[in-house]
Amino acid sequence: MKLYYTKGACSLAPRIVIHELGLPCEFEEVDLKNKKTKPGEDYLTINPKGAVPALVTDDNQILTENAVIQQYLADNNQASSLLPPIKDFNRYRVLEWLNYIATELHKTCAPLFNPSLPQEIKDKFFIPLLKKKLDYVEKALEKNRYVAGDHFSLPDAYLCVILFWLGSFKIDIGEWKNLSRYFAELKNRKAVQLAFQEEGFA
Ligand SMILES: N[C@@H](CCC(=O)N[C@@H](CS)C(=O)NCC(=O)O)C(=O)O
Repeated sequence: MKLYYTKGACSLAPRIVIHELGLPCEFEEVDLKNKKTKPGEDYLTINPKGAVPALVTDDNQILTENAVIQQYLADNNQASSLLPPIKDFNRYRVLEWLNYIATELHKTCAPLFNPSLPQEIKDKFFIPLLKKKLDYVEKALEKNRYVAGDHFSLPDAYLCVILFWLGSFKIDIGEWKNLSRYFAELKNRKAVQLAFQEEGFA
């Protein structure tokens, strides 16, 4: 298996999942600006959408879309604590969160990474929008230790990356009591630490 990634990007989420599962995997860095892999291959021939992550499975399929890669990793390794099986209603609770993080949180962060977007627009529109969406998570974490319940599952790996990004947007996670507690707990996990260390973050 091989995961195409960029340091500090959302591809950190499947890297965390891979380590949670203890799977052997090769990691190949992608320069997103030039759409080139570290060995100099044209990344668009691997993922024509030009985004990370992309996973090459053991049977040589190329799978893209973060939330789907994570589901594939869990299902293919019978990791029912990360993603409950079909017909278990909790599966849909976990997927509901995974989808919220991908489509609401991640996509609200994307413009904040755009150097061409004026800071004023970020401050007036995208930061308040992101904070509003985080307020929703904060509320859920009042009663749940992890987003989908009492144990770590796929959306927690993804949300961990989003929370890690807050510092680069100059958003202080200390504004949210439960999110702060949750993020500190996530950072104590072995798989999370390993994933961050591998990408050069302490
Ligand atoms: N729909 C994709 C989007 C992934 C995505 O936005 N990746 C970012 C890094 S966090 C990226 O590669 N951006 C560069 C680009 O899209 O050109 C997914 O969910 O996997």
